[in-house]
Amino acid sequence: MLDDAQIAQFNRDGYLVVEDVIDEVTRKAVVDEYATLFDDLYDRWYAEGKVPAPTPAMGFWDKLDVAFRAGFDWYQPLDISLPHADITDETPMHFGPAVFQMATHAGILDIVEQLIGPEITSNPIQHVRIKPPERQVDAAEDRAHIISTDWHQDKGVTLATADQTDMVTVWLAITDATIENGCLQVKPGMRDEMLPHCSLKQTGIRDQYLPKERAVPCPVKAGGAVIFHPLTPHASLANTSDGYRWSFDLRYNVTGQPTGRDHFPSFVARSKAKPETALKDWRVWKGLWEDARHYAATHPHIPQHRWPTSGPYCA
Ligand SMILES: O=C(O)CCC(=O)C(=O)O
Ligand SMILES: [Fe+2]
Repeated sequence: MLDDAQIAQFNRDGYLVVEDVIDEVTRKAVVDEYATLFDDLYDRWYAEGKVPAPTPAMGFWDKLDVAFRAGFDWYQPLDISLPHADITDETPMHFGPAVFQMATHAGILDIVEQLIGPEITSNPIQHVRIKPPERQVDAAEDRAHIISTDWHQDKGVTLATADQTDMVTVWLAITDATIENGCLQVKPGMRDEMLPHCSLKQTGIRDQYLPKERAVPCPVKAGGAVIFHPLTPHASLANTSDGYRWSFDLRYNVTGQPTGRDHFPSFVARSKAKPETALKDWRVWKGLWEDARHYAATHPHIPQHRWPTSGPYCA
């Protein structure tokens, strides 16, 4: 729960850093779920003759390192979302009990409730970000889930249908996020207006449209979170460390309001008025995403952003 000073800080500065948002059991279950997931991926690559035999000493990070260095697409199978384009019925993604438990954790929902009220929908704009040391990443890689993220506002990555939606982002650290390994940074006190974005490579705000205010880095320990308003400009620092940095970004909006990505599934995470509508079964969540994947695979592409790919906002 937040105290009055924290709520006042959120209302003034547009962000908060909160330690110990989820408990260690929940965090560890996510780490274990991803280890099992990656064991399966690695075994498949091994069966295809693409990687050396796994050894008992190899853990999640070792296997990820092999896949990363070999240039495999290790990212999409770990994401809790679908990519922007080129979705097929085979596009991999991850929905399991531990990530569901995390996304519906009372520690998160209690904070969200204090900021947007007790009718809470889990917004489908959500990602895992597991970022390797940036100096080792291929120069052609531009995905903000893998390299540092350009300045943007989260309302800038929804469609305009969600412009009036009450929403909050919960950026949850699974490993310690530090200045060295690429924690989030924010521009405080800028939660009133949408800035122009450009959708080239990443969707971002060019320097001349950015407020001049000082950027504030937001290091936070594993299990803690950076909570921010959807108009707060934010970016991530580059991962200049030798290890990976792992976070999830989750968003919540007031139930009944547009999510800004309506072709992907949302669900009621908590409701005071109708408690029975809150989703409790991760399999249903998974099924909703499988349905969305099939829909996307069999229908014309739906754009996820409203911004131009060239022109003044890209200069
Ligand atoms: O973790 C990052 O690099 C950026 C995350 C982000 O933009 C968000 O959580 O909205
Ligand atoms: Fe963001």
